[in-house]
Amino acid sequence: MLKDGTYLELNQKSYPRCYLHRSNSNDVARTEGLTFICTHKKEDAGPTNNWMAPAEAKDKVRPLFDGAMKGRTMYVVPYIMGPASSPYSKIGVEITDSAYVAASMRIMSRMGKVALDRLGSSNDFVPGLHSLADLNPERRFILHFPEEKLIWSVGSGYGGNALLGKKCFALRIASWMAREQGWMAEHMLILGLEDPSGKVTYMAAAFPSACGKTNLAMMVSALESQGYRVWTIGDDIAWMHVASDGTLRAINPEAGFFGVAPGTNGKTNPNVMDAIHRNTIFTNVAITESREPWWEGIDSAPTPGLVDWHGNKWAEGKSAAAHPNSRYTVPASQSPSISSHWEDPEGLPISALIFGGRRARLAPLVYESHNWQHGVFVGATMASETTAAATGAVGVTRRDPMAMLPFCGYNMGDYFGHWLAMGPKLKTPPKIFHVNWFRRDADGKFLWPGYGENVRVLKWMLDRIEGRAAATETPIGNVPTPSSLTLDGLSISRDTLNELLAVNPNDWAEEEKAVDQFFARLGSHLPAALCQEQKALASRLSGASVAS
Ligand code: TSX
Ligand code: MN
Repeated sequence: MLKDGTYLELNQKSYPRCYLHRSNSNDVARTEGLTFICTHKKEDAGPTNNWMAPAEAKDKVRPLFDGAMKGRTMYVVPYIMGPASSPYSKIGVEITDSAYVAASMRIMSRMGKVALDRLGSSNDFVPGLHSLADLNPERRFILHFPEEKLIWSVGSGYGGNALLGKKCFALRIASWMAREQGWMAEHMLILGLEDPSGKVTYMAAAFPSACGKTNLAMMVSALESQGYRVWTIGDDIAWMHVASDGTLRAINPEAGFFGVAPGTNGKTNPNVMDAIHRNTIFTNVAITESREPWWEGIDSAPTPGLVDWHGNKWAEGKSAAAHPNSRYTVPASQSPSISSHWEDPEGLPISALIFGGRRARLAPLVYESHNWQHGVFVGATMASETTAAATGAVGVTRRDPMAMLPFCGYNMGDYFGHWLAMGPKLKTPPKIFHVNWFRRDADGKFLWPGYGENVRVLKWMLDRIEGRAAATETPIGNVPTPSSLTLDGLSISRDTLNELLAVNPNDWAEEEKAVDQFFARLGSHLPAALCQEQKALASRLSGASVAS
């Protein structure tokens, strides 16, 4: 890769075994418009996925593979998603003509001999065929055949399109398998919250993009002096099953972090900043004159001689030096926050599920759902406001149920039904919470400091689980009483706190109109239980409006 320019060597003194890869400039992000779920019945893909019939998809895309690998090296990449010895792990084999993909798969999965040894003579694996072909977006397709557990990807070398173990297998194909087999494949980080006695409580959280999922998973606790610490198990995907003791247990199917670089620094994510100084592939970041990686929002100011992600000399005031979706690919084991249990084969018992979004006005800092069914409603009605990222307008509210809109491999209504069916299988289902780190005051200022201070919210959840913390009932769920949050050492006024925790019934009644529209798209696949939840909420809200 160094010889043919696929890799540029980074400073081997400060960044040993680290490399920079520059992708084709038309191939820098996932392409949802070119991503298809190919089922015999269109209805099985549902209204939120692009659909093609399997035979039609294969006839259309097979010619794009013809001769596509000519003159290139073909890599056969056997890999395990999940810890090597876990009964809940699954095997894939990716065929690819990209050395960058093969090298990335070695970081992101358990790859090579360990996978072949586990596979033995079994044919129980998910095949994935990948070629860069000519990288023309007109001839780019990411195809999933969940009925035969098969993936075809052509025309892109970008992570989410090309590292087939990740979004394609561990979310889209796995979500289908999970429904067939009675488990869950979710777009969730997994963390452990250690309390002063040393007990660790595990939580899984789903957030849409640009909400800081990786930062939360690797958070440095602001309450460390009081004995509260956060341990990382995963930052993107959770596979969860009902264990024989009736708990919901989660494994992280991945072995690495494929994280967004811009905005990452010693304050937003000190643990990952430490981790990425060795054995790391950087993609589409800028490079300094001393051959160190650089991006917007890193701790250091840009230095003379900076070269942007295209390979051109960068000048102040021009466009970004690093692509906004530039990435690091790093072994999870390198994070100082990695849990000593992160590869436990049985998985870790989940006590809380957390949904969240970026809502400038609507949602309080945190609320607790009433029960499993209401919690599923909270997840199903999640939404987030867009940021200044590469795509679309700023501040537009997008519905993203369970943060799975781009990743659910089947009909979203049926997916909600599967969630509802999982609750009753659990002895004590996890409590389901919703958080919003992004509420603003009338002047547009963030009300909550976020980052390491978020541990105070996790602690409140733990205290709720243990029956120690007080809450106020509201139409949307239970919010903390001001005194139930541990706020010592933080200067936050009583007014600000009240604003953070307020629930405005009129705003929520407005929100329900948007939820109505989204639910209507799901038609007859929308479970009746969610309509019930919607009606019950509407009635609680109208009661509250009359009262207020
Ligand atoms: O990741 C974030 N988290 C979770 C951290 C564990 N971000 C970054 C989001 C983009 C990926 C946040 N941004 C968080 C947050 O909790 N909160 C905010 C909003 C915010 C930004 C800057 C400040 C405060 C809040 N600055 C000061 O208060 C000085
Ligand atoms: Mn993700």
